[in-house]
Amino acid sequence: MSSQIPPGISQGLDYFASGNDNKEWLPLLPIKHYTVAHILQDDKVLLGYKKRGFGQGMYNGFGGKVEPNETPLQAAVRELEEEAGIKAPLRHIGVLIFIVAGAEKAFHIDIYYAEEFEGTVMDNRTEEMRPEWFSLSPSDGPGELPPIPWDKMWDTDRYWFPLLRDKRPFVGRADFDKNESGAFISRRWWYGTIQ
Ligand code: 8OG
Repeated sequence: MSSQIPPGISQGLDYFASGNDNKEWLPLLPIKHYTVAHILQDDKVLLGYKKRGFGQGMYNGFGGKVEPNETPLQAAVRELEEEAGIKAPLRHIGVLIFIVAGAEKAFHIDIYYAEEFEGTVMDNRTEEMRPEWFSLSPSDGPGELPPIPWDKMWDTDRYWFPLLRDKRPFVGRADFDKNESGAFISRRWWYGTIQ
């Protein structure tokens, strides 16, 4: 464990989790703004299976790039509507700085959640995402819902998901290397809660 807050994220955080503390952080890069939004309801979370593009074949919250004419919150609401077909009063819960070796930009990802939404979650209608509910409960969870598919998510999400589930505001950084076949390998990560 390293209580030392990494470069590139805000100070004044309480250590929560970290890994590969002996590796060097990647050099900082200019940032680009992204969003990820989750619906948390009755001990379950709504994620989307990414059918194309960056992160293809993985589950994530709903989100994408913040366009020049919008705030991160507006982008998060728009992306949730485009990818899941629902409107939700999103609340900000975290910031993740995500850096990939060799990339030109760092991702500054604002993370949101809502406990209610309007509309009906789309089934498999868009070419981008297929929404699916998962159990947040540590046991088998409510009903027949499957547990969160950690092996099909960004490797370091499992460390901050407990904070999202408990609605504890957090900030973190996750650096990734790319192997010969282009797969992302987690290099070093650090998450802290806001004091
Ligand atoms: O527009 P596009 O879907 O390509 O945007 C990429 C999305 O992936 C964007 O919402 C930000 C998100 N993302 C990363 N890295 C990570 C990560 O480590 N964890 C999670 N949950 N999301 C990530 O780029």
